[in-house]
This record gives sequence, structure tokens and C-alpha cells, in this order.
Amino acid sequence: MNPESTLVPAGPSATAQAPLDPGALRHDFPVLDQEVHGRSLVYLDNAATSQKPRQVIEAIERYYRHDNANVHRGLHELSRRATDGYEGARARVAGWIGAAGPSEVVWTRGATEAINLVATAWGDANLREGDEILLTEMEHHSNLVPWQLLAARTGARLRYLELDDEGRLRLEGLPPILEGGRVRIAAISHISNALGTINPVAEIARLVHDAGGLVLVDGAQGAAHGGVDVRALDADFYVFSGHKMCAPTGIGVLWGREALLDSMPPWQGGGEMISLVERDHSTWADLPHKFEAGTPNIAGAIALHAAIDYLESVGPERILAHEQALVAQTLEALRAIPGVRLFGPPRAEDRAGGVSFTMESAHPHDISTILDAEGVAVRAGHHCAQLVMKRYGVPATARASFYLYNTPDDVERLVEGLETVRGIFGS
Ligand code: 7TS
Repeated sequence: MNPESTLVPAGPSATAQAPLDPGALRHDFPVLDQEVHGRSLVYLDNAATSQKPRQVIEAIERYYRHDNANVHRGLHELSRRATDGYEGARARVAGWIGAAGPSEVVWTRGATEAINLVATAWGDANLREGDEILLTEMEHHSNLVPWQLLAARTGARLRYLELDDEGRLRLEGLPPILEGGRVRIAAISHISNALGTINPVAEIARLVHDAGGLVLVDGAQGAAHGGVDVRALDADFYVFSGHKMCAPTGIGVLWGREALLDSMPPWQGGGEMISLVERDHSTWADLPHKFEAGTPNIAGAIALHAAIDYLESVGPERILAHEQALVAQTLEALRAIPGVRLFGPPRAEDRAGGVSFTMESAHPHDISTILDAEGVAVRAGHHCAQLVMKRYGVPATARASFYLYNTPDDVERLVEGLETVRGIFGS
């Protein structure tokens, strides 16, 4: 199957639309309009966090200037407005990802917290010794460590889908693992942050479901790059972070099928998540509030609403097509540089987001430092994916990752910077 089909919600195909104009969109992002070390900033660290458009910054400012109050508590005008904004954002997310309704959308601090919520609330209640949790070698630590902790608590066993040499999951490894009938949940990234690979999540979900397991999709890199349709993916849980898609840090989403969320116990206790509290026991609020103890990130939710409006006005399909064009340009340019090793699928159509690479002569940290001196921001390190680094026998890579405001000129500046690296370190 075409892995992109799970990324892009139904709508006109990218090719039927005019390409987006990153030069025009850049003006919406105030932070991009600056010099770093005497050069105009080229921001290529979008897989770590995206920049924020003025529409999002203004939504936050508007909320704090006019509406700030706690939600669901006061019967006064400001509390009503804050609650409307907060719950309106939830409904916007539900519509945007194709959820059955807002009660399936739980606010979290981000993808990491959402995975921990499922691993704790669902995992502790459902896993026993001998059960299996299926992961992949390409997962971010956020989608590994919570499951390792769960395995240690319950005696469940961790199984892994492996990577091939080109950064794809080896799907032929799936049936032998599923045959045992012990996989209770598979936790799989939608798009790899370290390799850029778009995974065939719907296909994996079908096989795991046929074998009686559930599927959690880590969409930290998925929702940002082309939108998401949770029904088309046929997932049971989908998680993502606002900050990678033009919203602020500290707001994220756990989507889960209503019946599943309903069956799970709460994971944190406090205000907001209860119905009745007595001396020695309590009863829980309805979904989704059962999972939202304490005063939430109200401004963050409202800002995520503004970010989704912004991304939709640009068009998720066009964003993905634009990124893939930049990835294609980067792959071609880097292939021509002696000593460069590229990671991930060779074709841009199979990837989104970014390009990881190493150079024979220079450590990724040196590459990043030299690029920074030229105003080009990339990330160097293991990208919280140490299993990926181990698989390919490197301690770290440099990674240039793109978003809607990056231009072909940005790629030129990256390539220019790598020529400087070669000038200093040799090839
Ligand atoms: N899953 C994936 C696939 C990610 O890329 C990230 C963050 C996370 C989970 C965690 O998201 P958080 O918002 O909860 O922290 N990835 C990166 C990265 O590639 N560089 O910095 C953070």
C-alpha cells in the first residue's frame, strides 16, 4: 500500500493543488526574521519543535488579555469564555483527526505524557506476565521507555520489529511475532523522527487487530506533516504534541476509542477528574475529564486550535508535498558530497520531515556547530532514538528537518555550510 494514504485526510490530492509558497508563509513567523551569527537564520530543526505563526501567538495573547479564568468551575463570564475556548479547541481537534467526538480527545502535555498515560492506565489494568508488547527499532525513547517500565511492572515481554538497511520496518517479521497470539498492544511511530520513514501503519494495524492486539500510533511526527485521520489508520490510540505543529509546548493529545478510554481507570487523581468524593473513595468524571486531573493548559489548547486553523488554511497535503520536495532536493545534493552517508528510505515519497546524515570527516556535533556559525540550525545527536543509531552502527547523526516555511534556498545554505565543513575537516 501507499503509506501516504494514511497521512492525508480525504480531500483534493496534493498534485491537484498549487504548491504552497514558503516565501510568503515565512512572513507569518516572526522568529524567522532575524540574523544568527551575522547570517539570516535558516531553521532546520523542525522535528524537534516548529516555529509559531503570529496567528498562534496572537491567540495566546488574546486569551490572556481578555478571557483568562479557570475552566469548568466559575459561573462568571470569563470562566465561561475560557471554558468555551478550551472545549471548542477539543471539538476542533476531534473534527480535525476524524474522532467520533470530543470525548475521545484527552489533553496531555504532549506525546510523551499521552504514551505514559496509556502504558499506565491501560497497561497496568490489562497486562499480565507472558503478554507481549510489540515495538519497533525505530521508536523514539518516549515510545520505548514507558513500555519498558510497564513490562518491568507486569512481567510482560517486549518484542521488536526490525529495520532494513534503508530505514524501513521489516514487515515480514510481523506474522511470526503475531502467530504466538500474545501481543496485546503494538506501539508504532507514524513517521520516524530519526529516519523520516512514513510507516504503513494501517497495514500493521490490520495485522495486529487480526491477531487480537491493540495499536497505539505515536503521531508526534505524523500529525504535523500532512494531518491525520485516525479512522483511516484504524488505530486504537493516537498521540501527538502541539509544539511540532505550530502550537506551543505543553499541550498535546491522546485520542482513544471511546469504549477503550471508558474501560480504563484514571491515571492521576485530583480536581476536575472526579464526580463524587467521599472519605475513602471517589467516583470518576465522564470522558474525557476522567484523565485530566488539575488545572489544564487552557491557553495551550486554545493556541492549538489556532495552529490547526492555520495548518488547514495552508493545506496538510500541500505541506507534505512541499516537505517531500525539499527532502528530494536535499537527498540529491547530499548524495553529491563525498563522504556523506544518508539514512532512511532513498525515495522522498516514502518519507516526511527530515534528512539524517553523517560525514566521514566530521562528527555530527562538529557539523552542527559549523552550520550554526553560518546561521543554519540543525540537530546533532541520537535524536532520542538510540536503537536506530545502534542498528546503523553510529553514535549520532546530523539531521536537517523541514516545515512549511522552509525554502529551496534554505537547502542551498545547508549545502554551502557542509562545503565549509569539508573545507575544515576534509572529505
Ligand atoms: N515520538 C516521536 C516520534 C518524536 O519525534 C518525539 C519528539 C516524541 C515522541 C516526543 O515528543 P514530546 O513532544 O512529548 O517530547 N522528537 C524530538 C526530536 O526528534 N527532536 O527533539 C524531539
